[in-house]
Amino acid sequence: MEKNGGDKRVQHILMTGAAGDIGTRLRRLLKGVYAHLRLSDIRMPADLAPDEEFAAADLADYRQVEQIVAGIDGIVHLGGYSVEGPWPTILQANIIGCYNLFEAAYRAGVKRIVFASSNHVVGFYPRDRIIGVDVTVRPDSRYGISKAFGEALGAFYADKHGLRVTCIRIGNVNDAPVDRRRLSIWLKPEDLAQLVRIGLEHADIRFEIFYGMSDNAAAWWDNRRAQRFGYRPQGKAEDFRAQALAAQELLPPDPVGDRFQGGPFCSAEYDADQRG
Ligand code: 15L
Repeated sequence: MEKNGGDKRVQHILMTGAAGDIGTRLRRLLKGVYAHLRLSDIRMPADLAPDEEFAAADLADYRQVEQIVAGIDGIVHLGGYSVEGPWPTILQANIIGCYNLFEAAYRAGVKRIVFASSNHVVGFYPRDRIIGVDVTVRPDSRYGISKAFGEALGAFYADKHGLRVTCIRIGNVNDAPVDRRRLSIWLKPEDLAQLVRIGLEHADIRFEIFYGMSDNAAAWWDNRRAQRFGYRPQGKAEDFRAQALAAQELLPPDPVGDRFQGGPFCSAEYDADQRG
């Protein structure tokens, strides 16, 4: 990828959650783009290269977060718990951890944050609805609630303190869409890298929410806001339709999940229909 051609003041980048699946893909795609990329996670990435810098941190510990944000211009915040979990886990990793990250970044003079939000912020919208980024949040899980909290933190630090914040409601990052639902929400890793770079570099970013999806014909989301900032996704989920539908055949039926955009995150623990 070519070097940062946008905001030249953003050269020292921190990536949290660097050992996770998305972090592992993204750090390869961003290699060489910025002068300095510091990787962080609670554990060291298994495949850390000798030329990569790593600093371990537990995001729930403010002092540790202060240390990893020192000297940084821009943050790609992927860290936290990335699926549904028990409340104490979500509270520590995604609520306290996310607050610590934004607060420490603000105090350290960080200019930009790209926050890995999730489609599960709006998971309870039905699949026959096309939604934009200005709809009321309808989280489908404690995890989705925590991502909505992260978006709210982003808006607050942008509006009150002038940080430039981009929240990406990530669909599903993978080499290809793996079932019917993912035909609508698939995000090619290179397209995610494009969105992250817009957040870190584009001169007009103040506070934005983008949908993290590729050029999917079956999309449920209106992503014109991202397009306005130059996003031109290359992935097309339809190229993989046959294999995604074949994989879907192997999955058990999910009558509740299949109604909603969030799929299994909606059907897990679901008992709304039993309450009348
Ligand atoms: C997410 O937010 C999760 O992090 C990921 O593991 C997938 O489950 C994805 O959503 C999805 O909705 O497919």
